[in-house]
Amino acid sequence: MTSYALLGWLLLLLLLQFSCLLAWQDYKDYKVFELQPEDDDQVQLLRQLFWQQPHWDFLGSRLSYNESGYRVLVAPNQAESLVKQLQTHMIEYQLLSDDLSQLVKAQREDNQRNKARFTLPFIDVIGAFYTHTEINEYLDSLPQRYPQRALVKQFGWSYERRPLKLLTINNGDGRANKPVIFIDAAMHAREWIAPSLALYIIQQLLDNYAENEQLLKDYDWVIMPVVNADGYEFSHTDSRYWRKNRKPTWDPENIGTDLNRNFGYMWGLDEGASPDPSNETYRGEHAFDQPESQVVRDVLLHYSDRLSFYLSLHSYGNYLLLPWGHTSSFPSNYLDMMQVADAGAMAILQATNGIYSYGSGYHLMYSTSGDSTDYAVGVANATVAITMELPAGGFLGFDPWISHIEGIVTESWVGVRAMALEVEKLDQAKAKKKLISIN
Ligand code: 0X9
Ligand code: ZN
Repeated sequence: MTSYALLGWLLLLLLLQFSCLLAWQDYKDYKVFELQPEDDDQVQLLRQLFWQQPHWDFLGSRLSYNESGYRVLVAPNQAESLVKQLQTHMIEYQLLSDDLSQLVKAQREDNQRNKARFTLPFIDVIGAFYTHTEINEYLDSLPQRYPQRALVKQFGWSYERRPLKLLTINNGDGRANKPVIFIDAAMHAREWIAPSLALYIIQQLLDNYAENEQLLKDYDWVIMPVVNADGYEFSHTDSRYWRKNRKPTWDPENIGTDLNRNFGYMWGLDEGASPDPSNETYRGEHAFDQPESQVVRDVLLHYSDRLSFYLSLHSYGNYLLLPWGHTSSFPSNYLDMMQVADAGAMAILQATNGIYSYGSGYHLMYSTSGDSTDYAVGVANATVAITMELPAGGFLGFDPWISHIEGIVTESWVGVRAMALEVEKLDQAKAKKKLISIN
């Protein structure tokens, strides 16, 4: 090689490294505070502050999973103003991390190391977190392995032109148009444990069929492991704690819409979503103005004449949240849904002592306008719709260590399985009633 060519290579390498540095938000000097509100007044105050301060990431704005307080993530230049506000309002706080980059880097390296052990399309669901591209490659390999039972469908594209795919699984008995159980995950980018569970469910239904035969006897399962493909990819490549999608907004300073505030049922109410693009719950300019929520809408409507159960996987908090999110009142089939949630929560309690709370999202967590489960029940005729907030993990709740994936997904599967069986029971009871009334 001539010395010019060598120089060229070196320059290229340098450039590549530089562009990586530019892309990767390493969270250098980002701070994590834990706030300890003393009473309800202080909690309300914090919620208000959160609403007014889009640059403080309250990571879901609930009392955090360890019940010792709220965790807040702020950029280095925001720390001073946060501390000032807390002192003014006499809210107790503690600095948990002065530089989040160490953790982000360690977890990223851990993940790369673990992933290297398998070659695509084979994946180790409980051994690593996979990107959208990798998950698609895995999905695409399944119909070859299970020609009678697995089918990949593409329902559309993300804003950045990633193919949005889902997998339908059946038992191969040739019976068409069975009732459907539809599960989606990663509507919010940073909630990585949700796609892991979706993949684990796929493996249970395909690879572990013998144990789960009953679940597919009268139902087809439709599973979409990554809804927010661009945001999810961005959380792998650029910014670990990204929540929204990646479509630009009218405000050049702010990218992304909260897909779970963009659905067209009771969209745009004053409470429960934000009209401000800098907010983490930005609802978009119109209902369904985002390609990824359009795809979920299309799936829900496609199956709306036989949608027995819609389950949307999120993290974190150990909740089974039922509609409505937009109002304090309840949908007409609320008690049926409670019965299903109860079955899931009890199965988990029995299996691992894991504790889930269940009830309406509005009452249990906070109000939401334009979320997907409200749409599923309000428009797409879903008999049961549940948002499952998986357990917290790691340092900020969204970032479980790889060694914890197995525990979380196996526990959650117990709950999902029990809920599916309860849905089946409900459907059977309804069919029986119908038969009696006809005779
Ligand atoms: O805010 C959301 O979209 C969901 N929580 S998350 O932390 N994963 O972002 C909850 C949506 C469920 N509906 C209601 N809470 N009303
Ligand atoms: Zn979420």
